[in-house]
Amino acid sequence: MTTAITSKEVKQTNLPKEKTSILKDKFIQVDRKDAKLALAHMYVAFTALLVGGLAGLLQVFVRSGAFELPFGIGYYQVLTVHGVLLGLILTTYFILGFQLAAVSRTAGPLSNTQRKLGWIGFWLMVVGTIAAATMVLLNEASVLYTFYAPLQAHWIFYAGLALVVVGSWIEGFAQIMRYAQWRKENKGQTSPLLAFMAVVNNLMWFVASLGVAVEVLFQLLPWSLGFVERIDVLLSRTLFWYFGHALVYFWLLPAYMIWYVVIPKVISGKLFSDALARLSFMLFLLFSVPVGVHHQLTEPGIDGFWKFLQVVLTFFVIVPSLMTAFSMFATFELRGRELGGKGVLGWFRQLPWKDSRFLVPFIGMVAFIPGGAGGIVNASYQMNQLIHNTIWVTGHFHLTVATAVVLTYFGAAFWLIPHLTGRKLTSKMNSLANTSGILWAVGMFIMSGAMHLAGLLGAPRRSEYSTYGGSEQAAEWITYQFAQAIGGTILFISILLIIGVVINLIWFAPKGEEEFPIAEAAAGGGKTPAILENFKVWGVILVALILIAYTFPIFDIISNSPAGSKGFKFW
Ligand code: HAS
Repeated sequence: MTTAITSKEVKQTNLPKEKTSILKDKFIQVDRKDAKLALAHMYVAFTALLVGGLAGLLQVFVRSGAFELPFGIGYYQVLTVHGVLLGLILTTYFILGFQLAAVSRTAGPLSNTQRKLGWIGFWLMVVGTIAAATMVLLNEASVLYTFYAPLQAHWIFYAGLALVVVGSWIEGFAQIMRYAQWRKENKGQTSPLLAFMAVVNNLMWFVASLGVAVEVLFQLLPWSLGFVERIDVLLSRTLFWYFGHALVYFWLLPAYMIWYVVIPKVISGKLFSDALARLSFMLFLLFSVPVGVHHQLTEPGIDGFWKFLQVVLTFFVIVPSLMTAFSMFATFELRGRELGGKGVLGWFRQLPWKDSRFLVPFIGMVAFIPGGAGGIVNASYQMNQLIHNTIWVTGHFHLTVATAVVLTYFGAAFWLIPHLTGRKLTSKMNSLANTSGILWAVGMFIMSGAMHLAGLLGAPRRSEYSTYGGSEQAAEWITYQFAQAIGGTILFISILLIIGVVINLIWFAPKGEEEFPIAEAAAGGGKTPAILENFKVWGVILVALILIAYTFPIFDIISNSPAGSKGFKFW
């Protein structure tokens, strides 16, 4: 591995500006010690992918009605393993590892204290993950990834998840410290875009996870320890969804970091506009949290007005995604035309279709078009009545998180892991990676398509076949459930290929240099307004929006609950 060249060292070369940027692009690597920490996250993330993917395969087989789980393993147990490992563990570890590498690459290596905090956070998360996983495997916590009351888990499961959250806060804090240090050392300058984006995502995570922290500490833990007999289920679900919808953007924003900053470089183009990218991230910070009630539109106990308000805010959170779509189309078209693409769509053919660093995330982007449209259907108050609690919703999140987001992560892992290990993505591995992306697209098209269709026919989500098998309606759904099993099998084959590529990149690929691609902004994009980095201003708006959207509903819930009428209580 070549020695990392810091920005200071690059400056000391006294080269003309154009040459300096070439030097930076080619040789700047994530600091070796930071690389080790980032890589540790990748080990956990891809182990979670393998085990969680296997649980997913069992899942679709069971739902087809043609397969029974052996050794007394329960349906909800497997569903919990699948959801927790893929929805919570794969994502959180990949995100924190990727963001750490991104901050180190763009703002400079972490100080010893910052790195130490990173390791402390990482190990806390590992201890928490092992504790929670043990309880799920012992069938003491078959409560799904949303761990809603009145399903109850062993207290060790909740404590384990709490450790994962606390660990992630410490890691996020270390990243923010590095960014703050950069700003102190470079007063008045616009910060590196990728580091800024990582900070926004961490801030959103802190604010959102307060909801789930309150739910776990004040409701679920005392209840599972037997200190209280009952808890207010509506309050617990409201606190969960205050966190839960921002959680989906915590997954999405790292994918957007890759779309905005990495993909333009991979196609040798430019970022369309630095200011637009920052504005879209700030809008996510504002609108990701005060929208959780759109998951509770069918629940009694929350007044219609507050549901309506949060539906309106949900439509605001669609805007930064539309801005992202616009920016990506512009980047692709500008680059395609630069390469000689003519006519309305001629630019499309010029894109580097054989490069897995581009193709795999691109498949994710395409999936996000129907995935996002499905989200708009979900958020539309009346249409939500039709699809809520049906397997349509499962189809929606397999297009969004399980395709758009994770395919982007995998596409990034194909250059990030060799960058961190000092190896090269060979053309053979590149082809395997492309094959895995195409298989994923085919498998997901079949599985998620069948889920959407069955959902429209009323097939429930989160239900064991034995509870409805044999009914008249089940006969209508069964073809779609078989289709899900076929799609799921193809997806599992794709997972095996991805794991094969990742193992190669960690231990067996030839030694060499793999670039961490960072795009420059296009020349016509203009200067980025300083207000976009003024966290105080955006913070005040964020707090105001949360107070407006949540104070009354929570006050209502507490004061109308039997216990609440006797005073402020969580149970
Ligand atoms: Fe969602 C339920 C509404 C986005 C995940 N969602 C879920 C659940 C999950 C989830 C996990 O309002 C289930 C939770 C549970 O277990 O109960 N969702 C939305 C809306 C959006 C949205 C309005 N969801 C996501 C994302 C997720 C995710 C992102 C994960 C990462 N969702 C809902 C609602 C529910 C819900 C309700 C509750 C349903 C119920 O009743 O239970 C929006 O953010 C979507 C905006 C997105 C777009 C798409 C923009 C497109 C882009 C791609 C451009 C492509 C390019 C490629 C450039 C408007 C950016 C070029 C292509 C060429 C062809 C050239």
